Order: sequence, then C-alpha cells, then structure tokens
Amino acid sequence: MNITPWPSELAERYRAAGYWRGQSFSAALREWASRHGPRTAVVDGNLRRSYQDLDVRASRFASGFAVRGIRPGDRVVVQLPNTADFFDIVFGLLRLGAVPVFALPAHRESELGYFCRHSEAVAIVLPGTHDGFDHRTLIPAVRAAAPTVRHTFQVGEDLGVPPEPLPDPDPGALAFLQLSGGSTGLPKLIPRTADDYLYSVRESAEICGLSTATVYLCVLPVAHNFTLSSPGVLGVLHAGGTVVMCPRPNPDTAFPLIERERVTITALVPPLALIWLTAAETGGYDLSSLQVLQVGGAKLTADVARRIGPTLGAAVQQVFGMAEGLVNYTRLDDPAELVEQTQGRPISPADEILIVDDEDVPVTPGATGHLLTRGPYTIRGYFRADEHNAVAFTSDGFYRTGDLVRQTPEGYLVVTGRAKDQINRGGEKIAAEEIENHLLAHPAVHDAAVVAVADPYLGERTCAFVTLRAGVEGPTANQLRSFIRSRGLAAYKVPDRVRIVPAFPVTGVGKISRTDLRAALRAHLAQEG
Ligand code: J2J
Repeated sequence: MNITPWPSELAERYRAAGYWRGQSFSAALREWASRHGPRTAVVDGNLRRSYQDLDVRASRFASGFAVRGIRPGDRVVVQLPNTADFFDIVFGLLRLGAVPVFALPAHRESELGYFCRHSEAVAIVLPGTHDGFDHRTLIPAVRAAAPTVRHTFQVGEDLGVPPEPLPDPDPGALAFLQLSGGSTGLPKLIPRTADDYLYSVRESAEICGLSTATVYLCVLPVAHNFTLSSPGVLGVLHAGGTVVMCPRPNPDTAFPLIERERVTITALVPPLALIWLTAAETGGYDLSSLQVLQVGGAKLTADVARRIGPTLGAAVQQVFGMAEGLVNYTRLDDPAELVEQTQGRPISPADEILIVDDEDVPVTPGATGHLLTRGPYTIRGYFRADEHNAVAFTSDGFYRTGDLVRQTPEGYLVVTGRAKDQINRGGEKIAAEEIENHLLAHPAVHDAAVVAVADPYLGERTCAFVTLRAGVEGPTANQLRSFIRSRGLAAYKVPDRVRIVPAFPVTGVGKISRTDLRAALRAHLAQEG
C-alpha cells in the first residue's frame, strides 16, 4: 500500500466538513485556469506565463510523459530549480497521475539514488548545469543504484506533445512524495494526497490573506513543503496571484525582483532573513511593495522578528510546519507579542495537538513536552516504512514530530527544542545517523556521533565526533570531511567540524544509547563554550 489511510470514519468527517473536496491537482489547475485564465501566474526572468498557459502546458507535458512510457502511478524523481519548468513538469506528471518525488537541488547521487531505489522510480528529471554543477554527471550513479529508472529527462527539454484526453487521477490516492527532514539513517518519503494537501493550501492562502493582488517571490527551493504549500506557490495559484521565481536567495538577486515585480509576500528561513535585513539596511532598492515576510523552517529569535518590521517595512509571520503535515502560523492581525515570541497556531480546527512527557502522558497546560499531532492533512504513515512507522506514530495515529514545545494560554505553540536526532542547520535538516553511517564507511573509523552545535548565524551547525580504529593510520579531521564530500551528498550535510577523540563516554554498564551519547557530547561541547 502506498499510503496509510485515515480511519474511514474520520475520512468521512473530513469530507463532510468540506476539508477534503475530492478534487485532483489536475482538476484544481483547470479550475484556477478557468477562473484566472489571462492573469499572470508565473514570472521567470523575462518569461511570463498565464494561468491558461500553465493549464495547456500541463496537458501537453502529461501526454508527453505518457507517450514516453510513463504511466499513472509511476514514481518520477524530480530535481527542479526555481524556474517556470517546475510547473510544466510537476503539473504534467500530476495530470497524468504519475507521482513526483520531490528532491532538492542540493541533493547528489547518494540521496537521488536512494529516492529512486526506495520509490522504485521509473524516471528522473534533472537540471543540466545548475549553480555551476552539471547534474547530468549524476545519471550513471543513480541508474546503478536504481535499476528501475528507465528514463532520464532534462529540465528545459520541451516534453510537450499534442494533448490526448486523460482520466482524472483519484484525489484520495498518493499524489506525490515529499521528503522528511529525517532522524534515521535513510530519509523517509512522505505520501501526500490531493485531498489532504489542497485543503492545507486553501486554508493557508486564506490565513495569509492571498488574493489576485498577491505577488509571491519564490526564494527557497520551490519543491520544499514551505515554498510549495504554506501557502507557497500553490496557495498563490489558488488565489489567482502571481508567482515570481527567484533563482538564488541572495539579496542581489531577490531585491531587484521585488522592486521590478512589486512583490507583496515571500518566505525565508531565519539565516536568510538576517542576510536580507543587513542588506536592506544599506538600501538601494525599493522594497516598499513587500507586505508580509514569512519566516520558518527553524526557530526565529524574538530579536530578529522585531527588526523585520522597521527594516523591511513588512509584517513578519512565523511559520512552524513540517512536510508530514501540521503547519502553524502566527496570524496577520495577531498582537506583536504573539508574532515575535511564538511559532503560531495550527491551520485547522481539526488539527489535534497533544503535548506529552516521555511516557506519552499529557503535560500540565503550559509545560514543555513532545508535540504529537494528527488531523486532516497530517500523514498516518511514511511511504513503505512499516518498522519506522511503528515508532514514528502512536497506536492511535498521532505523528511524533520530535519537536519539544509548550502551548501559550492563547493556544499558540512555542518551539523550545527537539528530541529527534536531527540537526537543523538554518532550516536544512540533517539526520545524525545518516552522516554517522557515511563516516562509518571509512575503513579507519571505529565509531562516529554527529551532534548540533549552537551557531549565532545558522542557529545550529554540525559537529562529528569520531573515534579511530586502533592500529591503523588515522585520517585527519579535514581528510574525513573530504571523505564525506566524496560520498556524493548534499553539501550542507558535510560536517562543519570533525573532532577526533580517543574515546566516547561510557557508563558503568557499558556503551550508552546513541541518543544519550549524542546528548553527552552536546553537553560536553556546551561546557567548552
Ligand atoms: C522551529 N522549528 C521549526 C519553526 C519548522 C512550513 C514551514 C516549515 C516547514 C519545514 C514546512 C520551524 N521554528 N518556525 O514543511 O510547510 C522544524 C521542526 C519541524 C521540522 C520540519 C512548512 N519550522 N521547524 O521546515 O519538513 O523541527 O518542514 O518538525 O523541512 O522543522 O521540517 P520540514
């Protein structure tokens, strides 16, 4: 089974409440095109595409994929930069009922090979040269890792053919796979349906006040859940606004686009917000059209939140979301205190929140605990991961987010920490175990533990502690970093620091658990200052 279904009684309730509308992504695009036909949907450099264009091109690409042998239900790993091609390819696949698997541009052969293998993808869509890297060089390794991959397509290729009528995909079926930040050795794939995802998109558009007057700058990678759906590019299309694709997130690229296109809203991770603030202080561009700056993916400090209004002339909105589902927003009319000091409240009245202790017992109101959640757009299980699902979800279907939070009397969540073995490097998530496994592949490495170190700019950076095998000539810390780089991983996963130590902490009874070991090493680092 490709998705873990919601219990039928709940599914009925979500339908009756109008949350799940029984509309496919293909039908949604058709509806947007019929409502907003000639309006500009997407701007990419000098290219401007109307809603009508997007709809027509989606049909041409859907048929193009079909004539090349892609069938409904087939998984296709897509690695797409922030260009208008994203819409042709993704809506083409969705209209056909094929299942995009959303890789990020930073991913390399290790991740892409795994996504293809685990999803049994039949095809992969890659950029040519992007940000100075030729993605076509990854093809042999990906094919070797995943023999199911029969086709490779290049972003920018015109895959469209005259459209043939296609049956409408089932809105309750697996529509695409998002990526989990992950806390285990291998990233998890997140199965989303049109029913659940479009609900979160429509509500997000409403909460963020989107309309036909909205101009959204797409700065973070377009396929990331934040940029895609909170309210992201899909929310903008739902509202009839305009998406402006921003190829790079630096102010030198983004600010001229804001000025030229009169951008009204955009979404950033906290370290980028800081860079933008500094750049905006020097002036030079007219950013006066900007009304809302969303910040999420990692914790925004109250200090930085307070600087955003005066410096950028935009209202700040905190967004605490996850590709598994639950998204929280501060509301645009919230008092400053909530906007600056909390990470918002859930989208839906049907989002269920539990804050529990280590034994799954609810904590007293206002106390910190583990955040558990379920609801109309939160998954009930990862894709083909039975063993992991047994621990990542409670027996009654709550997702264990791994986040530590407390709830204010107003019902807003404050993220206070994390219980999962993950490093949140300025919004980019790194699973400790994934990097440890790569280090362990080095013949001289005896053991490895990867932990987060506090960082004033990124929030967190990675530090890998390594013990070496006795009797072999040891590599240096820098050689180990190069070794990780040679494993074909996203660059942000290469440990910022590698520390070779003689031994790891042990207890009287022997080795401590990985989680405790990481905690002990974090404490050790904190002590050093
Ligand atoms: C603290 N931690 C946060 C925040 C996410 C909207 C926005 C973000 C994501 C996202 C998303 C945080 N403060 N404001 O999917 O739709 C950490 C938490 C969370 C994890 C999820 C969206 N916002 N986080 O970041 O799947 O630890 O989604 O569980 O990449 O990021 O990561 P991801």
